[in-house]
Amino acid sequence: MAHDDDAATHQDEDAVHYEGPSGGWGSLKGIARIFGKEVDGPEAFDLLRRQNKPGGFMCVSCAWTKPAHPHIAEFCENGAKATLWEQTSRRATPEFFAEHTVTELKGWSDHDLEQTGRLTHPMRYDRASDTYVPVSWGEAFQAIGAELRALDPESAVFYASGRASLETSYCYALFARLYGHNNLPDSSNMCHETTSVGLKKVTGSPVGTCTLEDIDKCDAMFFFGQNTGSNSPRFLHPLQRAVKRGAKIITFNPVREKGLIEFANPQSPVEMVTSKSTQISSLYCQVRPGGDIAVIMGLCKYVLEREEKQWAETGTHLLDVDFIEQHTAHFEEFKAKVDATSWEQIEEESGISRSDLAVAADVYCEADKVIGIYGMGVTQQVHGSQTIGMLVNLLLMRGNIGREGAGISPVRGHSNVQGQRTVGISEKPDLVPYDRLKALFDFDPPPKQGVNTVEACEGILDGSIRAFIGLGGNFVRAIPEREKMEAAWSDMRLTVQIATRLNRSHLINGEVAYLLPCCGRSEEQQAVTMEDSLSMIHGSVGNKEPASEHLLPELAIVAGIAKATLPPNPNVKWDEWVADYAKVRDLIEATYPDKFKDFNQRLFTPGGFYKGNKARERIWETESGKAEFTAPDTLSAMGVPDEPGRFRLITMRSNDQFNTTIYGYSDRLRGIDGTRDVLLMSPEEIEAAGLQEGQTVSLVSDAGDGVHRQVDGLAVTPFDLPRGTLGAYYPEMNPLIPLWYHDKLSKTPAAKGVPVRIVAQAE
Ligand SMILES: Nc1nc2c(c(=O)[nH]1)N[C@H]1C(S)=C(S)[C@@H](COP(=O)(O)OP(=O)(O)OC[C@H]3O[C@@H](n4cnc5c(=O)[nH]c(N)nc54)[C@H](O)[C@@H]3O)O[C@H]1N2
Ligand SMILES: Nc1nc2c(c(=O)[nH]1)N[C@H]1C(S)=C(S)[C@@H](COP(=O)(O)OP(=O)(O)OC[C@H]3O[C@@H](n4cnc5c(=O)[nH]c(N)nc54)[C@H](O)[C@@H]3O)O[C@H]1N2
Ligand SMILES: [Mo]
Repeated sequence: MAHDDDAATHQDEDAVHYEGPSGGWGSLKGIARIFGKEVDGPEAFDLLRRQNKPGGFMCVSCAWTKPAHPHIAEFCENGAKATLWEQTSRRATPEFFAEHTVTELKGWSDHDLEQTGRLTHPMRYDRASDTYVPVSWGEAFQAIGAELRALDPESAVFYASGRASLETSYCYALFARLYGHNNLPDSSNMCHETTSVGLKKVTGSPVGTCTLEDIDKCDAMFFFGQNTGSNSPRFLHPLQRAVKRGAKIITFNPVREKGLIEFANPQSPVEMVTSKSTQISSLYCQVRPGGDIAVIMGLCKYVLEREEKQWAETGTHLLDVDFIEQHTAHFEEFKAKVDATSWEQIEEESGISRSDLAVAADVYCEADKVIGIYGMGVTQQVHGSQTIGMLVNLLLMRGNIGREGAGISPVRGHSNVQGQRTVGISEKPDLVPYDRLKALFDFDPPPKQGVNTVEACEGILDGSIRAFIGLGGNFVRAIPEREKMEAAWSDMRLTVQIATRLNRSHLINGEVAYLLPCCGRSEEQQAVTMEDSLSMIHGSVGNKEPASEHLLPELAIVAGIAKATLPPNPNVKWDEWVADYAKVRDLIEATYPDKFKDFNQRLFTPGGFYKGNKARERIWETESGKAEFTAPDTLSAMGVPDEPGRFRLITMRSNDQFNTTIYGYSDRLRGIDGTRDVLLMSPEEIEAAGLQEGQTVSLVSDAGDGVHRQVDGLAVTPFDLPRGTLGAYYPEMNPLIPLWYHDKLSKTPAAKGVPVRIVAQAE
């Protein structure tokens, strides 16, 4: 049904079944495999040599920070894959498109679509022949401009995926506002929006408070739902350093993820040769999906019990009472909630025993400096914002925010996803300094709040959104409710995709549709900038020959469409900006003077320059003017209650993908090879459900809304998971997620606790 990837399995001759630690020889083999497949000559390795070094090229993969003193090769298996993926020698040319209709291409898998290589020419979708045909840039810009001029600006959406530079992102957001809307949803809306809203509510800061020095100085790190080994592997180096100097790492995750268990540093010849690896987590608890509120409730309960005992016995406090007094609000409500919650409820909801929680809480109490770290396991839950609130509660109890070696650190996804928000890609006008935009460009920015990702989808379904421009990404594949969304997509008047490689979103077209190929970051001929997960701003120099002479940089494409759409404005100098990105950086500095002071001079500061963070200085820009304790109104982050036969599905990323880009079929770190069409399930649960290993089953949505959603063709595969939990891959599972199933506060789709049932298929 909804499952359109080819059912065949994919065996790579040199793919390895992996039992070793993350990093190590396996990661080098992973790189070698991609290298063999994708690139003709060794020249691509020149880029890898310069990758993530001061003055070098900033990786297009994850947002993990780039240190001032990098390793000889400061890249990981996945960063190398992402760079080499951009360097492919394959090309999706006009001849290719002439040979394959769009309808035919819709039958291809995500992997096979991207395998066609780099897009080479601007293309227009020709409905009569059902193919993409080449057009000139001028023709494309004029046609898109004419369409946008004919539409109500509020019926258009400008999406951004999080790879484009700060310079392009700033211009893209400015274009939207000059045109007349704030409809700027971005990938962050599917990812860390729970942070942008939930963390901001309680600390005043929408981003993490830690720097790399904090991570190098902390005594303990508490990890919730972030898979470092696959998704931010360079973070394994500071983790390894921390463990070696005696810091404790406590992990809560339903899946026993290799990288958080052990790590062999592929950059250390000794570790490689002797196969020595470092034990990463000192305690690893397999929490039930959505069980983190209960886990942290348990930790807090234990800390409060110890405080009471210590006070009674010694007259001293375990809690940082001065900090709580001076810097926080609502402690009493929070404490009352903890007192009213029983250990039985906590154990039931979390799936973790009281004794394990006590071990973890003791680590918290005995550590002077604690950092809380989290990822999608927390943010992609219906009550994810409340989990973040709980994590902040835990940290605040001992003053662990706004001091050296302590803090909260959400690990961000795309390499510039945090930065694009910083420079104005936001649907929320109150986050943008309108007074400065007004003064700089002499116009009245639109006051109305724009749509986020879920609201954009709702608008596409109800017909109020008529045009979609995608600056990168694979929106149709990344969002929930796939079948309904794909069906409604073609009702739009205009769809424009700015991309490097072909994906599914390019095949679901509006009445008028353009596919515009851009240079990758490695092919930017001018320096560009981005912001990493720890709020450091870096310059990046690409300078590679573009994959085709017909490509344009992203900034030139945005400017081209903007010029063709907007009336002239003497303050808006698209051509000058395209010719010299330093001028755009001057505008960024003029718009955000605190964060970007002396931007052009500080571009290549080793390790980047710090954007600053008020919560880090204990200035709390919250409603109460203090850091806020919160009392959650639920112990489970799930959106629907348990029922017999209802499972909690985690949609997972493999080690061999970057979001919807599927590099291959080897999830090395989890020992799954050759296929993504699997349903992971504990052996006990397989037996209890009367299923057999290898049996093909379907999943159906069980969200209680009566809508039928189904994915077929999944092979039952035994895997170590907590009770009631299933695992299967993103994006294949997205047809199962209802559009309304999202974090309550931020509308981040809840892709980690999807309610489903298993349907066994007839043999
Ligand atoms: N190689 C690679 N790197 C990537 C990406 C990629 O696809 N591939 N994507 C990039 C992007 S955009 C992002 S946002 C990040 C994503 O990076 P992560 O935040 O690591 O995201 P996921 O791998 O989706 O999920 C994280 C972990 O949450 C766990 N989990 C699931 N449910 C729960 C729960 O209820 N509680 C807890 N505690 N844990 C849970 C899962 O088992 C998984 O280990 O990575 C970025 N880096
Ligand atoms: N079920 C489920 N759904 C999820 C998630 C999940 O964990 N589970 N995760 C969510 C998250 S965290 C995210 S961030 C979203 C990801 O959503 P997106 O960011 O929309 O998707 P990507 O797969 O990262 O986009 C890949 C495409 O980007 C294009 N591209 C690559 N490099 C460049 C470039 O330099 N410039 C331009 N213009 N284009 C480029 C290529 O054409 C490629 O096909 O998915 C979300 N959806
Ligand atoms: Mo993400």
